[in-house]
Order: sequence, then C-alpha cells, then structure tokens
Amino acid sequence: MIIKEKIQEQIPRWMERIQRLKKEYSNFVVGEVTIEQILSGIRGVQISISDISYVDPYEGIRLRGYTISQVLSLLPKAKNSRMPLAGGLYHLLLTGELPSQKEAEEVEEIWRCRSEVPQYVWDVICSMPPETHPMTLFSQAIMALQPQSLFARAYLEGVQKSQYWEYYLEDSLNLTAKIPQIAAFIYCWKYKDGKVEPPDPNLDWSASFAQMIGKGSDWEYQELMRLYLVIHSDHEGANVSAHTSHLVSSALSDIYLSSAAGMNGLAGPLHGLANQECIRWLLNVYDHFQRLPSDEELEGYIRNQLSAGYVIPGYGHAVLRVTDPRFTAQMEFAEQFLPQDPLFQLVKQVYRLAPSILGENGKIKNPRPNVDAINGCLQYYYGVREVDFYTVLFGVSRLLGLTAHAIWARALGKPIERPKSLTTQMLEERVGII
Ligand code: FAM
Repeated sequence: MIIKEKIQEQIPRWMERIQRLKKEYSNFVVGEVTIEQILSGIRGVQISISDISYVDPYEGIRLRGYTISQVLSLLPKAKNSRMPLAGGLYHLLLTGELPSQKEAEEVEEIWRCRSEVPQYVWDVICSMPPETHPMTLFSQAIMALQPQSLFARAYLEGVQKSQYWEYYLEDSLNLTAKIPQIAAFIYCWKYKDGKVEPPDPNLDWSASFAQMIGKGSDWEYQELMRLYLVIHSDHEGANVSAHTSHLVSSALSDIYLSSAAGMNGLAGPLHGLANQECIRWLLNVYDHFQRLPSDEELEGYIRNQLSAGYVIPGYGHAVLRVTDPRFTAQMEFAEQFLPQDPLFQLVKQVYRLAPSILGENGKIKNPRPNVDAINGCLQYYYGVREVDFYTVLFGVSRLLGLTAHAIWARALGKPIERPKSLTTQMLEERVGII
C-alpha cells in the first residue's frame, strides 16, 4: 500500500525533528496563558502540533501547506469531473505529498474493497426512535463498528508501540471506507422510504454517497459532493472535534472510539451543527418576506436581529480574519451551476450587506462569512432539504482529517494529554485578591 510505505519512510525524519525540539529546546517558552484566555475557553492558547493542516487567519485553511484553491486545482480529478478525488485528498493528508492519479485511485480502490457494513450496524440504527438526530445515529454507527477495531485487538495481544500507527491506519481505512454508506443509510432511513441504492463500484467515494441516496444520475450533485467532502476535511488540530478526538485517542482509545467522540463535538450548535442554523436563518428571511427582500428590507431585518441579541449565522470566526476560502469555493460553484436560485441570490445579498453592518460596532473580530453561510443553500438547491442532516455531511468529510491526525499521533508516539485545572480560589490567590 503506497500510503503506508510513504508514512513508514517519513516517520524517522519527523521523529528526529520532534526529538531535537524535545532535547535541545524543552525549556523554550512558547507563550503565556492569561486569565482572560482561561476564562474564555483556552482561546488561542497554542497547545499542540498538527502538521496535517493549519488555519492562517488571513489565508484560511492550508491542507498540508496547500490553500483550498491549490488543493482543488492540483489534486487528481474524478472521472468525468473537474473536482478532486477524495482518495487523493486522503493521500495528501496522510503523506503530505500530492498524489499521482494512480496513487489517488489506490485509496479509492482500498475504500471500495472495504466498504461493506455489517448488518448489525443497520440494526442498531433501525432500533432507534425515528426522531433521533442524524448526528446521534452517525456517532452510534461508528461506535457500533468498534468491535472490529484491529488496534484494540492488537493492543490486547501486546503489539509494539512503534506499530500502533499501522493498526490505526488499517482501522481508519476500514472506517472511512464505510462512512458514505453509513451516511446514505441514515439519510434514507430517516427521511425516505429506507431503501438505499447499492453502491456503484464505478463511482468514487464522494459521488457514491450521492448515488446511494438516489442521485445516481445527478452529475451536478455528485460534483458538489466532491467539492464539499474535500473542503470540509480538516481545520487544524485544536477546534472542538479535532481536539476532542485527539484527546480521546491520546488515551489509546481506538479510531472508532476517538472518531465518535469527535463527531459528538461536531454535533454541538456552536461547532458543526451551526450549518443547520445558517440555512434555517436564510429560509426564515425568505419566509418572512415571501420573496427576496430589497436591500433596505434586509438591512432592517439584520439590524433587528442584532438588536434583539441574536447572531447572524454564517458570519464571524474564532480564528479566520478574512472571508473563508471554503465559502468562496462554494460561491464559485453556485455561480456556475445555480446562478438564478433565489436562496443563492439571498446568500449573495447577505454577503453584500451583512459584513459592514456587523462591523459597525467593532465588537466582532471578523464580520465576513464562514463556510456555513453557503453550504446549506447548495444542498437545498439539489433537493437535500432535511437541514438537520447537514452536519452528518460535514462529519463524513471531517473524519478524513480526524483519522489522519490520529494515525500521525500514534506514528510519532504522542503521549496521553493531561493539562492541569486550578480552582477559582487559586487564581484569586495568585492575583492577590485574597
Ligand atoms: N453575529 C452577531 N454577533 C457576532 C457574530 C455574528 N455572526 N459573530 C460574533 N459576534 C459577536 C460575538 O457574539 C461577541 O459578542 P459578545 O462580546 O457580546 O459576546 C463578539 O461579536 C466578539 O466575537 P468574536 O470574538 O468575533 O467571535 P468568537 O470567536 O467569540 O465566535 C463564532 C466565533 C463563529 C462562534 C461567532 O462569530 C458566531 O457566533 N457566529 C455565528 C454562528 C456561526 O456562523 N457559527 C459557525 C462556526 C463555524 F465556523 C463552524 O465551526 N462550523
């Protein structure tokens, strides 16, 4: 397997770099932590290393050093498509190298061969009440696969620490291979008649999700999913889902346990679930006016929302200080394929008006759109209108990033995480209040 050989080959170099930092610079002070940071969710405290991706405040995400537009243009493309193969992206995340067409297709082939999901996983989903949130079902399906963990078995049998990553890689490939089918099953079980189209072996990982939910002949939606699943795959190592899954896997919990933990974080409304709020907000605006509002009407609507204490979903970001390039990539897609769609017109109108209104009081650090300001609109246009499902799509993509982080954490022998908590009284004593 090419990815395995490449990771193997790179481990000694990375270990050398880490060991050097540890040996020669272990007392070097990277930063300080203020009380404000502690009280505001350890905001901005540099706590970990991730070489898979990095969010630059002014450029947006770089996946293994490549910007979103570079990733989209340089990765090998799917058949009859202008969009990248997710298999190529996974190769890039795992090895740091841009794959050839053959290398990207190798990952796609591995996924195809390992895609079968055991019947009992479907039984777990089907035994849940129909009102269960799709993210709960998604996390449960991942957990249901946990008994298949090769790492968990190997650990019990006493496998060497230096080999942990190989089992994490196998588990990751097994899990990610099954994810499009799991997502498709949840969608069809929860919202349709429960019938999932069998996977088409001629389709790539991203398009096969589209095909399994009944969009086998919808080439544009398949293109959208190829775009979507690449651009949502990672957002460095310290956001809620990435950090959660890293923390859990640092206890040597296997990829199923740690990925499900990450998905549970993604399911929170301040993180991945935000995208369902964004589309709901756009639909509410449309419903309120029963048409596209004029600029004056929309401006008034936004101002009313703000003065009532609501946020404008899809705007602002904890790290980014420019328009999210993932928003821009999807804007370009929409301009090409759905320029006249009323909801897309509304997305553009909000984009034209909201940043200056949000920027007026100087409180918000980034009044520009994040990825969520548009992605729901695209799904909606192509008929995937069950908005509480959108975070599952986000999760399908994000599992590529989370598992890549975990494999490398084991390859580099990263330790269990154990920061320290203080009591309020200790802080009061330190600052001299008591
Ligand atoms: N509308 C109105 N006010 C906003 C705002 C928005 N879109 N974004 C930030 N603010 C306010 C924020 O509430 C805070 O006010 P207070 O000081 O009164 O608490 C102030 O501006 C400063 O916030 P910030 O430092 O600029 O942002 P944060 O780093 O605290 O929060 C977000 C970042 C993303 C949680 C925040 O911008 C927000 O709530 N946005 C709307 C929801 C959203 O789009 N979430 C998607 C997140 C996405 F990136 C993801 O994870 N999927």
